[in-house]
Amino acid sequence: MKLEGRVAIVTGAAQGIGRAIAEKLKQEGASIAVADLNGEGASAVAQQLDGLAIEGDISSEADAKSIAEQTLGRYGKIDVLVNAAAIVPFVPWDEVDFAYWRKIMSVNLDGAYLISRAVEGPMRAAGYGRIVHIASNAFLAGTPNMGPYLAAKGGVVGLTRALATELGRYGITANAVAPGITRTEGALATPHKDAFDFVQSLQAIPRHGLPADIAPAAAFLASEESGWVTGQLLVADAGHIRN
Ligand code: 4PL
Repeated sequence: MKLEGRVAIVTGAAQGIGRAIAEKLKQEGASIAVADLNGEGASAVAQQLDGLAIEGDISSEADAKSIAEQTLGRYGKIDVLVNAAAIVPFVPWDEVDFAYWRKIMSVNLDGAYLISRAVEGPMRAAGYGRIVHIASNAFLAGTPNMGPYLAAKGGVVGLTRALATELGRYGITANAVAPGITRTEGALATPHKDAFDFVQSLQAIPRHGLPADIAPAAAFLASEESGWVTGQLLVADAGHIRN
């Protein structure tokens, strides 16, 4: 139980990797704020975990602040942010127009900034914090049909390094996890579902990735014992990419 007494916000926690991380952090003893654009989904997961459901859009500055405030109101502190909220697009490059580019950047990169900003104040005041962003090994692999997503996830890695540098003096670490292709509701709803066997042929461990395969890496970075690790990208992808 390496998160006993800790309070964690998990964004994108209604489904997929975010949900698996929320479940894992709960198992490790944390109280969980289950934040998601999908309020009904957030409520269902929060009920399962005896946590706090928060409906909100991290690409809205007001919503990002509200997620932090509601968590403080219920639990009195924020020890951990795991930001798993993201759009997982499949869009051929020729169909990427500027409006679509902006949409992905808004949620996947602006959202990472806004939710980090919203939690860093209380973390600074407490002299303790663990920020974990969910990036992707697609940034490392150059996976096709995800142009704006690759750019945004690269930005998330840069943001993570900046947060580590700027916030280390306040007792806050910032790291990112780079999952490989994972059997989430989001990925399975797109043509990415047809890539699992091909990607498996590139992995060291020959099976499809599940959300529960990613959660332990996030839990380590969310825990106190990871305190000497900051600004890092932890690749959790069965050996698809050797970073
Ligand atoms: C290798 O993050 O990392 C498909 C879909 N293939 O979302 C991803 C790979 C996808 C990925 C990703």
